[in-house]
Amino acid sequence: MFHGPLQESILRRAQDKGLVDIRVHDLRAWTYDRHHVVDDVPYGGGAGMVLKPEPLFEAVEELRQGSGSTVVALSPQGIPFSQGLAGELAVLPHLILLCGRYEGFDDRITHGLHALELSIGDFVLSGGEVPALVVLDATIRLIPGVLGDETSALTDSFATGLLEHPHFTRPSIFRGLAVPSVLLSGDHQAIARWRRKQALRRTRERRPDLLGRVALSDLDRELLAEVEAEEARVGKGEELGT
Ligand code: JEW
Repeated sequence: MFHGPLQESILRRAQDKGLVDIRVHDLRAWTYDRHHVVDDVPYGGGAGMVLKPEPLFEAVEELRQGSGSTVVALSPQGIPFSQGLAGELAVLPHLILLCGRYEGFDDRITHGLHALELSIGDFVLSGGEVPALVVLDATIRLIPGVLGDETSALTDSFATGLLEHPHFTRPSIFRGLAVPSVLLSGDHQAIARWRRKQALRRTRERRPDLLGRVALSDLDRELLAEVEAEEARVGKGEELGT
């Protein structure tokens, strides 16, 4: 589950440049029984299995770099992972990511290892491996020198707090669909205004929760007022069938 994603693209380049060292461990290496058992039935009964504490404690004790390591446990019970948390993780010297499976961790693991429990969102997955890759990708791209084009990390959506404006490339007309003419006008100020308005429009439509969190300029409020006026017109037009 790790070797493919870690050998591609930005994560690959970051490792090749020596900016990050990623190691993948199999929990079964810290078991001593014939079948390398890492899970057991839940106390109190119920369906599914739970990760046993002994292998995880032994693994973390062996891999931990003194007090310089931060233990992260991927779990559906975690706090929501975010761009802000990625920024906090990116400056830490050593992370140990614990990927749950089955029903999750014996609670003494996350408590006893002082793990920061993170979830990547409100949907059901099969285990913590994909969430760990998500956390790695979001975090590693923030390490200085990882991105070739340094502008992208700062201007990316979520870093700016708004969704991005729509993008277009050639041809200027594709199957009868034209690129908005302002983008072909060469008027950089008009283009910037149009893009900002589109970003505000999209964020308002798709992620109104983000609009409440971002600091809006006077221009932003003016553009949003235009968006709202246009929407009211469209709404009326639809009612009237025009
Ligand atoms: C995540 C670790 C370990 C999911 C998201 N989903 C789910 C779920 C699982 C078991 C019991 C109950 C719910 C699957 N699962 C994990 C899911 C992390 C584990 C087992 C996870 N972020 N992190 N959205």
